[in-house]
Amino acid sequence: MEVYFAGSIRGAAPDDDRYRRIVEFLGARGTVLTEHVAEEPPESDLKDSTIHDRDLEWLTEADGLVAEVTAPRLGVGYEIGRATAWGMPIVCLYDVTSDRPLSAMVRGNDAVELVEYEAIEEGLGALGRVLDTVSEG
Ligand code: 6K6
Repeated sequence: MEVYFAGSIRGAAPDDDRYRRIVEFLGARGTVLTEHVAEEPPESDLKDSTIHDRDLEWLTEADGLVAEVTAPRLGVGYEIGRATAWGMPIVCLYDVTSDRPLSAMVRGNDAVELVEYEAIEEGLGALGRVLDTVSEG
């Protein structure tokens, strides 16, 4: 299983290690094409057009998209939109203790399997159950 992990890079990212924990969790089940999203700081010497083209190519190769959407970001929303149009399995993780309400374009998207969590351990448990269901189907 190849998974594309999406999370905020240029905007507000969580001040804890939840992206790294999600990437480690996914990495135990398959290949994460975008481990760099959880790196601190992420690589940044590439041209934006190179990043865009490379990331979209990885997205087309992936078996599914897992996005952490608590920190709302244009890049992540764009990736969810493209994955939706391509009919890919999409799981979004959202921290309900956040004071930022989740976009209707995610919550209202039937193509998105939404995992709402209060603690990341709980979110990872729910993510695992969703991935089991997706891989069985
Ligand atoms: C690092 C610091 C500043 O710029 C960088 C390098 N930029 C990126 N590198 C890799 N992937 C990126 C980069 N910028 C956006 N992305 C993709 O968009 C990732 O796959 C993330 O899921 C998403 C983040 O979107 P924004 O809106 O936070 O940029």
